[in-house]
Amino acid sequence: MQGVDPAWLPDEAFRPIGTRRTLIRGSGPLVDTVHGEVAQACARFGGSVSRDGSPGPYDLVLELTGAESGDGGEAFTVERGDGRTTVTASGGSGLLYGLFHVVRLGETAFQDSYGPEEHRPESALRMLDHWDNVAVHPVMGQVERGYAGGSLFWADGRARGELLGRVRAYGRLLAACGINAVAVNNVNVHATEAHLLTDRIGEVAAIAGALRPYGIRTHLSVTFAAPMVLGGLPTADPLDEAVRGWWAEATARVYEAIPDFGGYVVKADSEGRPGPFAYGRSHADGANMLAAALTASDSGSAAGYGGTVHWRAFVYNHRQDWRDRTTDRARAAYDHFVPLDGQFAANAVLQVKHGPMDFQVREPVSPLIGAMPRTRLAVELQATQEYTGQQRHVCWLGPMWSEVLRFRPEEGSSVGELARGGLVAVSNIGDDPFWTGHPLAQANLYTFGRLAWQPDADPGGILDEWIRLSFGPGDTRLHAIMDGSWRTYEKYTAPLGVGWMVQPGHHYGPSLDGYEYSPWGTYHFADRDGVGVDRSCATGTGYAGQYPKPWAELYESPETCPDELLLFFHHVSYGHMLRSGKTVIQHIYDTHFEGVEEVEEARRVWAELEGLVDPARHARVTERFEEQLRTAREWRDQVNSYFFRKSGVADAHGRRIY
Ligand code: GCV
Repeated sequence: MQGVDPAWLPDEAFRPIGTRRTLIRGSGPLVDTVHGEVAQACARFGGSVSRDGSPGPYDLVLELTGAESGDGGEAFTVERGDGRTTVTASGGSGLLYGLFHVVRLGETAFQDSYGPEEHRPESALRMLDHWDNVAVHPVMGQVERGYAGGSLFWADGRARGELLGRVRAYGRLLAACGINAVAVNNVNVHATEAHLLTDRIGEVAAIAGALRPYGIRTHLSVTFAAPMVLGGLPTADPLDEAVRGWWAEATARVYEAIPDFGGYVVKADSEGRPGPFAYGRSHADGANMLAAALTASDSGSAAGYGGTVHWRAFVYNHRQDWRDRTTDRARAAYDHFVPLDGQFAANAVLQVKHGPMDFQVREPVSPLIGAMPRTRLAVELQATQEYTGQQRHVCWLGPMWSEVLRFRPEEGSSVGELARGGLVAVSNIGDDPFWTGHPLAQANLYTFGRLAWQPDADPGGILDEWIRLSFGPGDTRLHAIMDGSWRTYEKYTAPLGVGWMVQPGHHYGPSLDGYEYSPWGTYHFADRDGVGVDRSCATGTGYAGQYPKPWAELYESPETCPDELLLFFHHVSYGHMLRSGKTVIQHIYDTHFEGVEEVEEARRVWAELEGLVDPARHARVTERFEEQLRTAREWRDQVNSYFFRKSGVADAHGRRIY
């Protein structure tokens, strides 16, 4: 573990506990973890911990109230009276979360009297999907869209053996921000990784063993074609009895190896992956076959295995003809899945990306969320910064995710509440000593966990919490650098929700027409008169009509559409007046100049922090700021020049455009 950044769990964060006297009541594996944490803190700071119930006095009591070994319940209660802080929980996970809550509170956990306060997660599943390959992929590297080195789970073609300590440390960080599930391999399941399901399940079990002490269940991405590629069957038809039998047997062996296995993640009929369409079957047929295998009860338990299939809704035509203006990629998930509402099994969760396209810096919320009331949906966010600076740029995504989770598709429930199947993020972690490449990108992982626990939490408060834990109290400058960084990134990249304009393939840096004539369905349609995609019902693709009122009406007209999404929904002239009172073209120029100035300012403020933050972190972030500034200038100049050349309209302020 030497040389690995402590992230949000530095030793110092445990000082308030480690200097005090703690009593732990209850037994079970997670209670042992709690005990280990407190004992380690006491060994460092001179406090004491007892499990025998001997009479006090105690400053902190951590008590499991459930009858037995007590995993399960995740809620906990915390209160303070008579000079003692007490955390109670009916499950081991709850006690662990309660301990980390006390760590977050620091000294304030031991001041005054308060409570009882009950804390329970809004969402039962708070999951990270790792797009990690076992083998290094010739194009994508080991971690697809990974910007933090190699995989934390897989090295030299196998599950990390002696390095599983790092995986355990990862589980600890995840538990400390509330995450309780991890999928350990890429949704694009290649030939080597397909075998994790069968002959290599022992390696998955080893990883599960390292994560389990922190209450984290392990999930696996599987290929829909597994019965053919692993089982030698002639078909993967989900209604074929032999295929169903094969999945049932394979799943039984998975549960023999990993009794608390979480379930499968499946990317089917998506970007070339196999799926049920080949057999004329629906996605509900495909998902339900796996759901049945994951509930079979030959495990002896009355509840069955208790596994879930996460079936991804990222289904669209990636071989589109750019000349065809009738096909709109944004419509695809809704068009494919809404007719299937009510057909999915109870343990089949439809996993929907938060926007209709693909994790652009600005997208509307996917209209699929809210349109399938009889289906359990999980909402997928992307912590790995594929389109948001690839962990070379500071881009704290908390405000964007919070906007998404608070969005109410119609009067009633928010996205956070509609995500009954859980909240999922694509992981931004690798074997980098700072975990996330850019040390400040750790905040995205932390924020995801905390928002998944409480989707309506104030993201600014979460940011402060992360800063306090990771950097210590005191300085507001880091907050200033990070708080607006997503909007800064938006300013210097693709404008007003139009998205893309990135280098094809690797998606880093500007290429205004990079995807304009490609088969991926990602167009901006800029010409000499205007820019944007007409997705209205009156004259466009009709996508705006996939929303209920009031959103359908709001998005339908360029006059009422929010500025930041204008080019997502409408093709308008460069002289179109935004609600902000600026023309589209002047907005493009202004935001691109401002975005670069904001990066310059953030870099300057970061330089002031030298000597106040850990030198290794400081050096890494400094280096990344150089790259961010270089690319931000490149974005500014390419975007401004492109639109100046298309429109012929000069900048009102006469700034330099090429
Ligand atoms: C894992 C985008 C990314 C792919 C990713 C895919 C998905 O297309 O560029 O790398 O594949 O989304 O979410 O399945």
